[in-house]
Amino acid sequence: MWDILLRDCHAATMAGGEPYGAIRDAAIAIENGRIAWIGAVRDCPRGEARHVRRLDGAWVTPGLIDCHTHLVFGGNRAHEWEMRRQGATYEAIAQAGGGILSTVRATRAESEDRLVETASRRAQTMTRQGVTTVEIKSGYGLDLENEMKMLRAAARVGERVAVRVSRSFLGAHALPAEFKHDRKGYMDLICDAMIPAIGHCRLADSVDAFCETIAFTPDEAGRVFAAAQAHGLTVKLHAEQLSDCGGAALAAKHGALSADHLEHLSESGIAAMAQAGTIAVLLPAAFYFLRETRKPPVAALRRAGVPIAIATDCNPGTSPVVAPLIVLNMACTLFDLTPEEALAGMTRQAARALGLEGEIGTLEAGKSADLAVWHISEPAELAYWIGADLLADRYFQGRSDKEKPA
Ligand code: DI6
Ligand code: FE
Repeated sequence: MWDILLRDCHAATMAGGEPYGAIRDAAIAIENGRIAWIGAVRDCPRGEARHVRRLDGAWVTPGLIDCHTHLVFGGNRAHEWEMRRQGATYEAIAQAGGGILSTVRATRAESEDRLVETASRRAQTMTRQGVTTVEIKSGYGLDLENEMKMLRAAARVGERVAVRVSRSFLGAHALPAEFKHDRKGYMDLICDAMIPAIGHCRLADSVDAFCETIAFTPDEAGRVFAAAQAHGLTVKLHAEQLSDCGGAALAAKHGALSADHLEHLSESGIAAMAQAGTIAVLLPAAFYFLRETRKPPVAALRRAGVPIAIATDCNPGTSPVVAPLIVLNMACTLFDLTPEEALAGMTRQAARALGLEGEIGTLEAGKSADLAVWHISEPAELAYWIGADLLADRYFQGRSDKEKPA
């Protein structure tokens, strides 16, 4: 017998076929936290369900997946932003001790419990907009103890909030102050100590690096990837955000799950990604917040058949954004995605960017029952409204947010 049968709803399955994979007048059966059956209500086998819920004509989509965030961090950089608005340059702020390294100081000073608390509040905000899976990166600890603290805190967010957490180790985010004159020393620490320890303790699912003129070179990122893969971890890369360093091609060469940002991506980078099946993760809120003008080559990515995912990049420096639905709108208004591409970018393609496409990302029988139920009359509204309260309910692993905790 089914646990739950949802009726009087429409489903945007995002699984192909019709636009949005839409099924009008749908029924969705849930059993043991998974989708047991989905289809048109008239085709529904007369399975019995313990609970039948009528959704008043709401639309059901896969729960949203935010596949690129830096949700765990200490402090914030509002003051730095204020200075920038008054004309201070990034370099001047960095010289005054600002930038990523100021968040590193704040994060090192914070207890693990406190990091869990502040990140959980941000995760909770995201769940109220339909998010059921969030990726969280480390990268503000930059030593073994503090990187591990961040990754443990990220896991604990998933115990506090009804959300699935995927973790990425981002030790190669910035050169910590104590290694200012010893790049090689820090690379050795990442590759010979941090990755083995994090792999051994299973503290991360994946390893990321920031490949940029102001961060790490493709050679350095390649070394990080080799160490990660030797320890059974998948890889991904911050690439081509501020300049074309060839990061996307490097990511593709290593079979990376994704290359992220990509404003300065070249034709050859696109070809390499298409060939390798690397997902392009676009981050329109960072583009917006930095007031960038160069857009990622969306039309060329589309032509080459590179799948496009969309994420918030929530972080204190370049995207203090915990509003995934607004990011869907930005993907359309700033990067020219269609509303359907944007929604696929935060569901089906985001699942692929995390290597979780067998489990989440579409509404299909067998997948985890991670659903968002919306007060909308057509799916394009999800990317259309800015700041509206659209979520009617959310199911995480088959459990509704409206159910009392067991
Ligand atoms: N790219 C970014 O935009 C952020 N990290 C990264 O690798 C910036 C993070 C920060 O400024 O704190
Ligand atoms: Fe990022």
